[in-house]
Amino acid sequence: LRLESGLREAVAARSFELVYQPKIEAASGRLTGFEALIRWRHDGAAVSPADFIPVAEDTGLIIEIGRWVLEEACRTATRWALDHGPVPVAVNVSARQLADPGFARLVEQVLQRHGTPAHLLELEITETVIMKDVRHHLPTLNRLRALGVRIAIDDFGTGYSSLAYLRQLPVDVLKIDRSFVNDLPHAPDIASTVIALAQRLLLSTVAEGVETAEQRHWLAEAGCDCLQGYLISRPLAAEAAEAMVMTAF
Ligand code: G
Ligand code: G
Ligand code: MN
Ligand code: NA
Repeated sequence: LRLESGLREAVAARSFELVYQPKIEAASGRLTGFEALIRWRHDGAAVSPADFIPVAEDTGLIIEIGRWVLEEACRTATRWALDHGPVPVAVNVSARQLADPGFARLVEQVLQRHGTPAHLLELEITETVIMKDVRHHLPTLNRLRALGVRIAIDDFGTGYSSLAYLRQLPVDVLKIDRSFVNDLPHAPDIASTVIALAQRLLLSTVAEGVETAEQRHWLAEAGCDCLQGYLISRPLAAEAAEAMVMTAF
């Protein structure tokens, strides 16, 4: 309850921050984009989104928080594009946001308001959220895709994707869940299978949670497109991320 009232105040005061974790092309090491991750300092201490996002979901506060995250990510992507060059920014979308009937319209308005080219925004939606109600989400996903926004399935491999549905879904990217990356290089079966599936469906792959040089090497050899994780970089404050963007152009 204390978390909830703190969260309400934070929403009103906009006292959140985004950090940006780089993704690189596995083959070249070239910067390919960032994942924006929300941070909140409450009473002087950092509260993990793993703890407050579920509360925000239960209370409905996620709708306003999610809108702020979208605005901030788009504002940043536009500024970087103008000052340095185009770099895609990915944003996590929760179940309640995706289920909101106004979500696709909101995304369209935010892109317009900030003059953000749609292809610079990527939406990460977990496999569990998409698959729990594919039929219900399909029209929204199609509308988002028609805007030119890219869609990634987050934590891929942890849910139950119907392969028949996967083929019909308007998605661009599979993010290999970090539990499977963690198994590399000793137990590569799941990672191999996801990469093969993605290649078959013409989707690109991002490995999450890459922490060792052995994992990086295995993934590059296996044809995984992009890498993300502490080995490449921790999530960075906006200024540090911008410095990376500058050197990439
Ligand atoms: O950044 P960190 O690893 O602490 O994130 C923990 C969890 O919170 C992850 O599952 C991540 O996807 C989620 N998360 C981080 N930022 C956001 C956000 O802006 N919106 C939503 N819905 N989830 C987020
Ligand atoms: O659920 P999602 O994939 O959006 O979660 C992203 C979370 O993963 C972020 O909170 C981020 O801090 C965390 N993360 C990013 N890279 C690594 C990594 O290499 N190892 C671990 N353990 N966590 C990571
Ligand atoms: Mn994510
Ligand atoms: Na993930």
